Amino acid sequence: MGWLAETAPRRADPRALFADLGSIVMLGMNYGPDVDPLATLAARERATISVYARNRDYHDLIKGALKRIGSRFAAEARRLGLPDEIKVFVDTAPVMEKPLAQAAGIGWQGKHTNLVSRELGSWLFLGAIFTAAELPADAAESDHCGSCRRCLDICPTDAFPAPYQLDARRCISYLTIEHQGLVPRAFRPAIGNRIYGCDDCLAVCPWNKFAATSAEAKLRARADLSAPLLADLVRLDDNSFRQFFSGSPIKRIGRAKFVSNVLIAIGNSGEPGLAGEAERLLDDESALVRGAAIWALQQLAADRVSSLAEAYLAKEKLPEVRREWQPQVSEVDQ
Ligand code: B12
Ligand code: SF4
Ligand code: SF4
Repeated sequence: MGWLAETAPRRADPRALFADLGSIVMLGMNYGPDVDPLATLAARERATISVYARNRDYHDLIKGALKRIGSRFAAEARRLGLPDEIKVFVDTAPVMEKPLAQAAGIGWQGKHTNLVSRELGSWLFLGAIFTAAELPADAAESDHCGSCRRCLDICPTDAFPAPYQLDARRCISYLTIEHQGLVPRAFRPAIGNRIYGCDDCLAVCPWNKFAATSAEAKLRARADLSAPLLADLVRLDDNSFRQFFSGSPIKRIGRAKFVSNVLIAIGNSGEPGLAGEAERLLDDESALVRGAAIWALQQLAADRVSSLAEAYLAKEKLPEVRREWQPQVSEVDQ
């Protein structure tokens, strides 16, 4: 995520993205789940996918909604003789969406660093409409975290060095989505069965008691992504991965990273019956997958790993062992 540092100057001043900026209209979209998002964490043969990724990609949905709202807004601005130029942003642009949303009164940046709303709890996406029109500003929201520290205490990887500060390098959301290689060894056990993102700090927020289930059907969990079996997910090849995750944000990370995440969950499952799934992928074409497969097999059947190595040696296949396994073994040993 080097781009965060690279785009810092542009993030500091929204006028870098829109020279004639008059106002920013911030919007929040409710994606409240209809089930306890942490319920699947205990089902070790199944996967937990973060709430935001259980159906359609929110970027597409919100961008469409922002464009529709934006064009009505521009028409109204024209009618009132105001400048009608607009630009819409969601997530990917160097826009400080959370501080801006707090300034616009939508909520406050909680100790987990995300925006919390008194109406929607922690389950809201943010989007922005930049306009040349100068509008009266809403009052900013103030902090309502008080002495609570539930989100800080539940984090499985201890990613909060202090309240309101996140060390993204330790966050499971970063490790399973943004981090390109194999998740560093130190974090693998704590990841449990979280194969894409994490919701623990969001889900424990007491303000969620005011949250409602999202009205957007495309954000409600797909049945096959609510608690999928690890054994089914780990068998996806490139084609079936792309088909299964068509329209989903998960597609972006690609099959190799996804299957490596699933293999980490398999390694954490404590289910020896899943060892065969890992063994089958020891020869996968992706080094990332092979490395994760070795680690998973080591967790579930360490003796099997040694006997496989011995079998290779017995067949005098030592060069292959070195070529195929050594790089991954050193990678998983990081
Ligand atoms: C990079 C990023 C990540 C990174 C880093 C997260 C982070 N907390 O920064 C990773 C990959 C870890 C991540 C994870 C998640 N993310 Co994210 N992520 C972003 C992204 C693209 C940029 C955030 C950013 O700028 N971070 C940099 C840090 C330094 O800024 P900060 O967190 O805002 O906090 C500091 C500043 O606000 C500063 N500050 C305060 N006032 C001002 C004013 C100025 C001028 C400046 C310069 C600074 C400043 O003080 C704060 C403390 O240091 C935003 C989209 C966007 N464009 O904003 C989405 C976004 C924050 N993510 C989002 C979501 C949903 C998630 C996850 C819940 C996904 C998941 N389930 O796995 C997790 C939550 C993890 C967590 N506890 O934060 C939503 C959050 C919605 C909300 N209600 O707040 C956003 C807003 C996307 C969206 N459009 O909806 N994410
Ligand atoms: S999303 Fe998960 S790993 Fe990241 S800070 Fe929150 S609880 Fe910790
Ligand atoms: S869990 Fe508590 S400390 Fe964390 S954001 Fe919610 S209210 Fe604030």
